[in-house]
Amino acid sequence: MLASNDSGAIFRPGRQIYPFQWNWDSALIALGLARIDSERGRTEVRSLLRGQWSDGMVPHIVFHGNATDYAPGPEVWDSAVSPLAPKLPTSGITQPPVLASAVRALHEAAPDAAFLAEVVPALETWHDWLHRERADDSGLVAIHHPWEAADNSPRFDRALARLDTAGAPAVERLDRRVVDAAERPTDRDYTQYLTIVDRLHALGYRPGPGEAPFVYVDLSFNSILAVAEADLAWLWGELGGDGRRAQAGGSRVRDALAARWDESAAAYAGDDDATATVDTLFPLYAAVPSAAQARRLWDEALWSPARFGPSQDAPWAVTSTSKSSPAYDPRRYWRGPVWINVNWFLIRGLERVGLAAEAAELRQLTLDLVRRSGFSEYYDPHTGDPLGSGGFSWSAALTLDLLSTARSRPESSIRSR
Ligand code: 2M8
Repeated sequence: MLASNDSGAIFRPGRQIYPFQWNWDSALIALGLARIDSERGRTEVRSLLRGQWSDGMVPHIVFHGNATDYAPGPEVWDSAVSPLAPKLPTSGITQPPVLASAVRALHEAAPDAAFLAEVVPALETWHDWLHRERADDSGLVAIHHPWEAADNSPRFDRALARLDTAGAPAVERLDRRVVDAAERPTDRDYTQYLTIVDRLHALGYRPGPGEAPFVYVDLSFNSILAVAEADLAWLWGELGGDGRRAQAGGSRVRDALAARWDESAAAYAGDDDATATVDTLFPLYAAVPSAAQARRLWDEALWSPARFGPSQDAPWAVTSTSKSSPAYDPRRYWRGPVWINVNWFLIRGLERVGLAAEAAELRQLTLDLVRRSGFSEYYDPHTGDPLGSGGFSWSAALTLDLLSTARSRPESSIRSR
């Protein structure tokens, strides 16, 4: 399936809707390929970095070709408006920085010092850019568009509602030609997304202090950054270079995430605490919770039938929004469905905090879901139905990663099954 999405230089994220290279899709695909085809994984990383801006940002989409079946395309983004943009057209925003973790996975599977020397400095400038351009007072970094994290997640509703969308650009919805409208963001969502793009474009994609039309401190983005900084410091160690900035950056983010622990919710407080989304569990990925907090997070939130875990009427987990939230919408994109990448991040977090049996349970459920419904973009938690684009690359790549890491578990645990 992955081969059918492969142009040789980039993997498209899905058989439908997405014809270009997306940032965290490519990182997760490269990570999943680490033990299978590390050379192809390295090509994916190189292709993504061809889109890096001169100030360090690695953009969320790199438009390698001229596909016309995606909106908003390169002409809307018009990255040439900025002198910082590369020749290759790209979007003007970024995405969760998984890439350093992918490069570490590639290096652990098949060491290649020359490749590290080529890409590690680029990762350093991207992470440094995040702390510089997106700093928040608390030590975390902010996102400037919902497309930098989880599109129509209810956690962004309140911040988006504050936008003035008068004079918004016309919305073009090519996505709904191939996917049921009920599984995608609404036109109102798209009006807000394009309003932000329009404003950022007018500012050359580099808003000054107080100018960004949308600012949100996303826990998923920051948790991914915390892990990526630690991985980058490790990569510098392999290279014999100086990983101190990365090490300190990762620690600062982890400390600031730890301060968001909410004892009453057994989860972390997001920017909008009225909405309970899976974002509030994400610091688990960065092993932020203490042993006692991790136990509560699992029992009372992640695996709770009333919240994100499997229940009688919705046996597939983890839901992207809590089932007890009024915003829960089980088939609509990031507002309820199960995502393979979300499960993968949480499985890795459970392993990191020592909840091995719980990690194995979620891994098994995730593998059962793809066995039942194939490699889809997302899934209905009630029926397990595949939703969104079919033939979805990160769902396949992360399945490879889950399978290969299951095989490399200690012999004793394999024997006792
Ligand atoms: C989705 O986002 C794009 C916009 O960037 C879209 O809906 O058109 C998100 O799920 C995003 O996280 C993902 O990287 C992208 C490609 O899979 O699709």
